[in-house]
Amino acid sequence: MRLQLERIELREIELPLKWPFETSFGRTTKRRIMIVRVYDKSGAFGYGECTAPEDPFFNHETIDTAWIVVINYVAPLLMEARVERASDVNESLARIRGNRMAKGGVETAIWDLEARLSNQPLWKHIGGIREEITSGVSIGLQPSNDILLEKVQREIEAGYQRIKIKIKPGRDTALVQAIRAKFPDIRLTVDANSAYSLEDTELFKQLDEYNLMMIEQPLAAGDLVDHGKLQSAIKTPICLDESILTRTEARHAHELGSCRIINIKLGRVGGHTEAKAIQEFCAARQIPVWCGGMLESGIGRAHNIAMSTLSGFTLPGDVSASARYWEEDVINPPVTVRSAGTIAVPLGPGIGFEVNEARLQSLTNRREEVRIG
Ligand code: OSB
Ligand code: MG
Repeated sequence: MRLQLERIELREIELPLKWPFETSFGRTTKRRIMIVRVYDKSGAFGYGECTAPEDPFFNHETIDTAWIVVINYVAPLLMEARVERASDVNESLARIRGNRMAKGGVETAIWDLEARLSNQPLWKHIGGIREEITSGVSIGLQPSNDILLEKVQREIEAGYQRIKIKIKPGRDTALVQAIRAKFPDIRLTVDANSAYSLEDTELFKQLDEYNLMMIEQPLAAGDLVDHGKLQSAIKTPICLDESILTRTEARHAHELGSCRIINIKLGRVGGHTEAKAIQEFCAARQIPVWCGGMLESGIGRAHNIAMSTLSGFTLPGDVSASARYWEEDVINPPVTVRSAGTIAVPLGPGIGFEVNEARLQSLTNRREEVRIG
């Protein structure tokens, strides 16, 4: 199967979140999402989602920078490279520094296209091994402890296998304490999104008392050295999110002892090829990995499900039901979670969910096409 790529269609949609999502770096009430469609010359196409947020607060990228990078740089490089395989896209875009969410939106669409042309589910096409993935939830900062406890209760009752809460300075130990008082045995984690420094080591030593599965990204993204110092000072495993951009940072983090667990996000690492390489590296060294989330629509969610079927993904991820985010998703059926806290992997070709084109069209605020062949 050789690809003959023809054009990329970018679409910006706006999807209001059912509830605002608040982290240490800000609050999101509606998502502006770039949906990518890549066509080949036969007329077949694949879908991808760019996970760049609205503002450059999680990392440097935004939907607007990603749009420019795809049109001005990704498209010309693809045109020049004449890639024939999805597995060659990552390397063909290597000249573009950073901007991995922009590249990932296109790369993942080409994987979906290739899977469809091979009449195979995407998860099998990338080498996945399981037909069910385990699911956890990420709960944002809440207006009060009572509301937080209610949310935790609801998600546990829905079956989710792991609860993650967001923390930030001033809103950390007390939240964990409140949850542990009511739910002593649940699998619980916290995510700081880089809000702390090494001067907060005492606080993280206190968190050691609450049997957390992990502490996600306590320190700055670029700071593997300080994460190494913090990890050796505390018992709870550190999980890195923002710090891991490619297999190189995964190796550096391992060599420096900066973490014991890694969160892989398709966008953050630039697509399926890099995600697969990172999970392979980690599996060979007994570093568990799990799939992170960026408040994706159903298209990005479907790619996350496919990635989570790779053998190294041994911990529950942040991939949860569409209904936790949206009144109506852009895929049919929406992603649902079974009472055991698992998501069934779809068996159809490509991402395995039908994209609701009419709904996409009605949500679209901007559309642009660019040739790549
Ligand atoms: O750090 O994992 C994160 C959402 C937006 C940006 C960063 C993160 C998150 C989440 C939510 O934790 C995951 C999800 O439910 O999609
Ligand atoms: Mg995170």
